[in-house]
Amino acid sequence: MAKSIRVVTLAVALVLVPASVAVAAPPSDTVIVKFKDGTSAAQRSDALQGADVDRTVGTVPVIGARVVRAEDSASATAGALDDDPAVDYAEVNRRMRAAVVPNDPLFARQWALQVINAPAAWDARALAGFPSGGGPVVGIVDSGVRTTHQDLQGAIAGCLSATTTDAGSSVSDGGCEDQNGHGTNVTGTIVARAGNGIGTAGLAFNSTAIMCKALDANNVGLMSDISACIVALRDRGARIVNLSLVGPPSETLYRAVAYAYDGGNGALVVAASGNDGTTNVNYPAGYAEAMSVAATDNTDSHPAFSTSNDDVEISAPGVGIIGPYNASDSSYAIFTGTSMAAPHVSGLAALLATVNPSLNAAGLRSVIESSAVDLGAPGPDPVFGYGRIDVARAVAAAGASVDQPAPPEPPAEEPPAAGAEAE
Ligand SMILES: [Ca+2]
Ligand SMILES: [Ca+2]
Ligand SMILES: [Ca+2]
Repeated sequence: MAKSIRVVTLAVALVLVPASVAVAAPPSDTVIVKFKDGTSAAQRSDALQGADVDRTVGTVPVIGARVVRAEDSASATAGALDDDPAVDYAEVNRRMRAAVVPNDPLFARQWALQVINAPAAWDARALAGFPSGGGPVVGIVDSGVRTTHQDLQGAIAGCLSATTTDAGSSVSDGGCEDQNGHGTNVTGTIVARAGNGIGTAGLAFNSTAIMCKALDANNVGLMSDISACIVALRDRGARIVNLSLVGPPSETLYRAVAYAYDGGNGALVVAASGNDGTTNVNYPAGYAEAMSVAATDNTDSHPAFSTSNDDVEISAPGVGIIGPYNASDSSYAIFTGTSMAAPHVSGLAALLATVNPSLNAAGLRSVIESSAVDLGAPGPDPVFGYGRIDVARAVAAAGASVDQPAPPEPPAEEPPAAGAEAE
């Protein structure tokens, strides 16, 4: 049941595209007022004086409204004008903003963040200033991470590695150097700093990641190491655990995933569905405790490699995902696979935990599912699960949600097996 590695690594020429947007702040103390048709100049003058209007500062063409400055409170002036019989309507001339665009030069190439409506979510949730803190810790089991990468400074909260020796499987601090590049891309997709004028933007730029390295330079690792990492990440407080790797079922892996998820009260476990292009169920995604993530492309279509089965729970972009690379501290590369879809879900979960810290893992999972954009056959289906994630809809739902859904049914026991590979 060996799986070949289908991660595509393409070196990317750095084309820097300025993407900053300057928005001048309009005055805040003005009111828009529209008089009723046929009102006299005297009636208008009386209305303006009675509402403490200082002066008229402009007009709104076609609409026929004027913009006036209030002597004191814009809202009081708007209210007084609105009550005047000569006035059609009046309203405070409020600030509106361009949907936030980070100044990261490669953001223009991050199509996935546009498709899943990340900028609108950041804007709506006061993350438009791209704070570098305030989010939960995300655990990642992968090939390691280039901790010195320029876009990951301040983003890495821990560097762990697992080794299986005669003394047994163990996890220790350090040793998380990425010899493949896969783990650095996954990490960057979730927590690359945004608004720093460098490279790409992570979806959950305000979170930090703990990497636990369990995959080697060929993206292959032992079940024992992967399982030990999952347990260690949960023990170190990860609210989400990203598993962009697949393999055959394993009792050890199952127990580690169940330990981390803790019946919906632990960490949300997010796993790649696989790149078989078949209906095989891969693990850990196949366990009921783990969210199985399928890939979509930039047209919300199903890429042929993305594994489809009844366990697929959600979809996210996984084709042509640009992110930090391990070749140097300033390199970026494009990866494709369900490995890249899973971290978009993990990043979303981190944002949801930021918006509503009271959501437990089951709650995060429920919000992600209920807010997804349905694709393919109506309703949940084996190709897309509940649909493609929508960050704006999800954070809106999380802000309103205080429900804690019941944990899932316990899964069937699975026989042990030996290896897993990155997808
Ligand atoms: Ca950046
Ligand atoms: Ca599952
Ligand atoms: Ca569907």
